[in-house]
Amino acid sequence: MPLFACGYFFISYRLIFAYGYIFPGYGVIFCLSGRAFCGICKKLNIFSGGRILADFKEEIRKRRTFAIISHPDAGKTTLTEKLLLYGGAIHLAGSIKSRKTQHHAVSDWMEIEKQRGISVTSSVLQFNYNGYCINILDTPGHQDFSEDTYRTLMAVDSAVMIIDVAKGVEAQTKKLFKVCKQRGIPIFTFVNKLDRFGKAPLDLMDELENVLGIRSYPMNWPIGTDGNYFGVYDRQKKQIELFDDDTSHGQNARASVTGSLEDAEFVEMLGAEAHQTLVDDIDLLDTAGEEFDLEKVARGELTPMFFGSAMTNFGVQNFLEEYLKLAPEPVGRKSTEGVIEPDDEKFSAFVFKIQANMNPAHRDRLAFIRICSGKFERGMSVYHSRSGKPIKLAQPQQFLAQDRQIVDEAYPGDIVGLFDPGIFGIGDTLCDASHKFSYEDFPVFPPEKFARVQAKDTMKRKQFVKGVEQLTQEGAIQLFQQAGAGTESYIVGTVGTLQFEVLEYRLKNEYGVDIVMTMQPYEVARWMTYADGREVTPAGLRGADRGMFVYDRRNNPVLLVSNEWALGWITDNNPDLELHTVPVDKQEV
Ligand SMILES: Nc1nc2c(ncn2[C@@H]2O[C@H](COP(=O)(O)OP(=O)(O)OP(=O)(O)O)[C@@H](O)[C@H]2O)c(=O)[nH]1
Ligand SMILES: [Mg+2]
Repeated sequence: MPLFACGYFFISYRLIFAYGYIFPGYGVIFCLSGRAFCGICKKLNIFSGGRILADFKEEIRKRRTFAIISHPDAGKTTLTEKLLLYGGAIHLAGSIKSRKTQHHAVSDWMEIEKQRGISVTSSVLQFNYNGYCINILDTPGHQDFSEDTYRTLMAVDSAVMIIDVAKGVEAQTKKLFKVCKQRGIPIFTFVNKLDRFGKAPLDLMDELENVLGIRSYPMNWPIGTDGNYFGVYDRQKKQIELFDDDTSHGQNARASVTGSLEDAEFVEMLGAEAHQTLVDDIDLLDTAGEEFDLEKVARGELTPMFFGSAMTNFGVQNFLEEYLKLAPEPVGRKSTEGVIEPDDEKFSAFVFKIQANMNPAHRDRLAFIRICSGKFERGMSVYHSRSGKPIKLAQPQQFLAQDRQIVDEAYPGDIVGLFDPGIFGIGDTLCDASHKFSYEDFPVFPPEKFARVQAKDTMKRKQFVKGVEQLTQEGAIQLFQQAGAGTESYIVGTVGTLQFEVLEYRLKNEYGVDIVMTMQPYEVARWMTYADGREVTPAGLRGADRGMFVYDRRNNPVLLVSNEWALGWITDNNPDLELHTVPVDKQEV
């Protein structure tokens, strides 16, 4: 009986007050006990527990977290910009390299990106659309920045691969495709630049199969002739969409009309010949093409394929809507404790990116985390696995590239930026103190280019050291110190020369330091250990002077030499020396 009464009060406070009005004395007691009961229920999740769990799962179901990847210049940043435009996150799309209007694409926010019209770092963009919470990561295509792209791919559940209609599958796309395949990330294909002359859609389908070994399923099909496509046929909706002329240079969404394939009005608009070609193409795809199978997509055996032009806004909305329906929601991730599922109620996340000076007004440093399980709440305390210490997650933020806003809560799949006073490193795991584990560590790229770097003005040494260390922590460069040399210069290692240009530019732009950079004649780095664990020193290593003996930031000895062949002499003359392409506790990509 008392339980029944309490439950009754729990449902309606109004009744409690009415009861209190009629029986003043008892009413107050009931009222207070009703409140206490509600509080206990809430704490213990009785009555509301099921609903909270259902809401939590619903939030996960709404998340779509994906990266856009491709060879340089295929149009990743342009497509990202247009997804923001159609998603309502921006109202006017900027363009890459728009010196005239000074209106740039949102995701190329860094000064050097605006000036050169290329992406040099991945950018995080979040927005809501049609009931979905979308986290897009626009990645740089240039191979010199592929480590950044690689790290980004660790944080997503699917990838959109852009193919330039004229160029087909290019070298860097091939490499990134392989990474996605290895990691089991489903891939969606967007064939871009259909406003230009290019390869025939059927030939591109063949190319995907022959070069990448993946079958494709066209979700839409371009209408018109090569270089003059003016619409798409949506195979799901069985609907034609014809676009009006693009009058805003792609800044605004493009008007279109939709109708059915048989509609006489559309037959007339298309012209009998184009209509017949379309009917034949669709018939061919339906009868001879691959069947759509979402499980094959999930296994990376089939790629849904879309055609469009990011610049002139055609096929973009069609792509966005279909993609959101088909793309996977957040999936489980491997850890030292087995796979952690997103609906595990205990919070966990990992750091995949560190970026300083995103906002010149703040000059702060941010660590980007991908939430893997549990609900994130502002100010929550979590266990930081590398330091073994608890940390309070203050000032969490969500991003539209450079623009940010504080978030109170976030869910698995979300990317959140945390203010980083210098405690986070790439690959760090954050989890609940009652369930400690680590997510897989991030593999690293062996450096292949080396330069000696020092500040032009010795008075600026402090800023120089700060800047170089910061960019090292971001993973933008690898830092070494030559054995026996003073601290006024460093040896910087990179995967490609463009990274040196970014280093030079950012040190000047963000730290006010001009540098002198001297390229070194080495292309191979080897971390060294002895089988018996004794210390490797320049004096003890025979042939140390055939290369450069350096230490990495964690003081591990490394030898830089000009080529693999040069290593032969070192190996022959130091029989118990072990050589590693990356630090011993790391894995190579
Ligand atoms: N004609 C045409 N040009 C396009 C289209 N989409 C993008 N472009 C142009 O292609 C160039 C490269 O576009 P981006 O979006 O910067 O390419 P990206 O893949 O982000 O390049 P990186 O990030 O440097 O790898 C720019 O000049 C764009 O204006 C398109 O649909 N049609
Ligand atoms: Mg780009």
